Amino acid sequence: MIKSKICEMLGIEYPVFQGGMAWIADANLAAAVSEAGGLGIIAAMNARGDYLREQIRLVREKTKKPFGVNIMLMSPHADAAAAVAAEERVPVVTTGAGDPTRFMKMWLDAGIKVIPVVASVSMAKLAVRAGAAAVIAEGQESGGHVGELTTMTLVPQVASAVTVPVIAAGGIGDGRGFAAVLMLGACGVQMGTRFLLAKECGVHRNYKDAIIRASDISTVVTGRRFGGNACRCIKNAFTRDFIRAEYAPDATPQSIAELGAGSLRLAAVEGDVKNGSVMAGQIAGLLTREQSAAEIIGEITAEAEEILKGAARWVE
Ligand code: TUI
Repeated sequence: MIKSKICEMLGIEYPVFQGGMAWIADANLAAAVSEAGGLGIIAAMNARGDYLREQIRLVREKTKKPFGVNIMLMSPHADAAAAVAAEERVPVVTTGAGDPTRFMKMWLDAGIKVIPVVASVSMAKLAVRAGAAAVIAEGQESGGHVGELTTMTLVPQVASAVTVPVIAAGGIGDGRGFAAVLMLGACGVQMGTRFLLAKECGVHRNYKDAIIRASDISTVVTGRRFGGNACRCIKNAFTRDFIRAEYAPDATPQSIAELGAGSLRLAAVEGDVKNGSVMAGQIAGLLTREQSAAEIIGEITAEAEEILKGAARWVE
């Protein structure tokens, strides 16, 4: 049984978080992951506050176990979503794609455990100074919005820089990745791509099939040229056209800013995996089948445990 201090802190059975994927991580998926003993997370994404309130109420109807809400800080509705999370006194808030410090006091006053996603040591330190209970160190192997560092390099540097628990994310898809990041100083994992293939995940069938078809080299990062909006997706017509437009001689940050609008919804909800953005991590090539959330958590923790129990064979 893999237990760590994050289990005790949050009242969960396994140190496994489900990523707060926009248009995908709803109350149904979050409840299934939390019921299975992990931490299910609802994505507030770009939606209005009332969507989030409804999802929080739904998850509470489905499970009595702890869950989280992810506030995507680039959202035009981030302020409203942040306020809803505080009013509803959700157990955990995770944040992504920015600096969460402007909301920290409100969440801490509401008794919420705040766990920001960070892509650098400086952001990890800033978050901890502002009262973060833990941090999620996410490497650029992950799907969606990415920073510069890899999980391999980010996790140990963050773990050395802060005293709070560190959760690793980005490129983790099985028990080997789970065991590896424990060796890097993490005490838990967050996975997005693997939970796309959870039976309880309602993402479009075509999106799941694109993950199952993916190989190790199927993803690409768009939006690197002008910085700040780098995004990892499965290569398709959308990423090809985006990169072509981005590197056109007359391209400007303004001219490409709107290119991605609506593209994730197109893939995740409408199932257009050619013209939409199929955000996925680099571990997609390892994933071959759908399983329930409980099977995913059970399998990855059992694999990690077996590896860790045998790890002494490397030492004389
Ligand atoms: O946020 C993510 N992943 C995301 S956000 C996103 S955007 C979106 N797209 C379409 C529809 C709806 C939403 C897609 N995927 N992961 C967490 C994450 N945060 N990764 C990296 C960071 C990060 C980067 C810089 C966190 C903090 C940071 O700080 C920079 C600064 O100084 O503000």
